[in-house]
Amino acid sequence: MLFSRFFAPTSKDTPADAQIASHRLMLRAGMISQTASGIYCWLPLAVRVLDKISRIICEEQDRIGAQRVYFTTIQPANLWIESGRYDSYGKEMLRLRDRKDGEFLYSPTNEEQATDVFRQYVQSYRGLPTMLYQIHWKFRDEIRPRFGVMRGREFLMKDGYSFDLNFEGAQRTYRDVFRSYVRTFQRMGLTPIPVQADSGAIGGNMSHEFQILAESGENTLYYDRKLLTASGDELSTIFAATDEKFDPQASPIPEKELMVSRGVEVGHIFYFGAKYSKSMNAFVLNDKGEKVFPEMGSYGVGVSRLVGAIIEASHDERGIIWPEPVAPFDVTLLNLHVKNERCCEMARKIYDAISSERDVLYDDRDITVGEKLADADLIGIPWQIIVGPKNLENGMVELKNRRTGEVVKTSPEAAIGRFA
Ligand code: 5CA
Repeated sequence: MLFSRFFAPTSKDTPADAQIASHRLMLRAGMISQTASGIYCWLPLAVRVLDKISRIICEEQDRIGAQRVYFTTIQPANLWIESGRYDSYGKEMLRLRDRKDGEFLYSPTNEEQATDVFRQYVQSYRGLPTMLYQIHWKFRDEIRPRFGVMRGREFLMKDGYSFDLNFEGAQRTYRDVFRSYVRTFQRMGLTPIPVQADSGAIGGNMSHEFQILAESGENTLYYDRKLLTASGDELSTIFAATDEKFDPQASPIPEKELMVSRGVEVGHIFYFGAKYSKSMNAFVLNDKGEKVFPEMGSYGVGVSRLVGAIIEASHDERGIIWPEPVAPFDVTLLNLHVKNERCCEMARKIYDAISSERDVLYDDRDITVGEKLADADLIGIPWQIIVGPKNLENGMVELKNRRTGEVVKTSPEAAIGRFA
């Protein structure tokens, strides 16, 4: 991708109303454009990150046998009247009418619809267990949208819904998703902290939030230091709580090991038994021909929130530092002097050699060296290959690691070999 053709309107100005780093940096890097309170357009750089995050999520869902679908963003109110949530969901629900005056809503979540699809097609225990998920836009008319994409009104969520024949099956599925979420977040370069949670409006009797550490987080976390180094399965056995739930008197954490930090909730999983299958009369017949209401769970990841949360966890005063697995590009190639023929030739040669195998953003814009270096640090692509006239005289280019700041001079061939 040539930066001169790329729609990434970067800016030096610090946006006045952006209170946290990720919001400021996403605006300055030209990733998002606000269109109304809590509603953002996602520009090409940000879409690339959403796609990388979604890809990791899909791979990990696939591993536990979940299948991807698209439910709809517009749902008929009937489904929610059936489950009993149409009134109780309150003002966060955006309610709509079609031309025939039919009542609809913009999905804030899809438990009812998943249950409805299930009951239309599955009538026998042989169709269980099953788990469907989607990555789709949601709307919640949050009373206080804030912090950019962290608490938006329109946001992208991965939401999954599982159906099991009995409690044991549902517990197994819940544990599978739990482990899968740990892997999912770890693959994005994050350290997830699972905490037992209230299940709130989703309703039910078991629930975990997945938090990641960030100073700007809306939650206060109390957790055992061991969590920071625990492996997947251990994580579910080590104590962590948010402030509403933490009782210092009853805490099982030895005082020396107690950590207190701010956190952002990037995922939330729920087991709620037969709440929806019963209220919506979604039953199957078991092997004895008896009516059984499947045990359900729902499992959410804040996909668009993750973009902000990853930036909160990984940035410095100059800009974003993308973890490699979710970076919008693998490498950015900086041609410091686009009017210098040798620089252009060399940059072109490097670009052609690596762009077929890696995502490369080639900064071919005619701007100052200072602006170019500043934009590269702002956008935060993990590696920079810097082609400048002085180093070229000695047959060298520079390779910079955005995270460590380390710069090494190397031959162009070695730089190419590093990525191709
Ligand atoms: N149906 C369930 C799970 S599928 C559900 O809706 N869970 S949730 O309400 O906890 O949302 C799932 C995830 O979406 C949250 O963990 C959070 O990361 C993200 N999320 C929730 N509200 C917002 C919001 N207003 N802006 C951005 N992300 C949000």
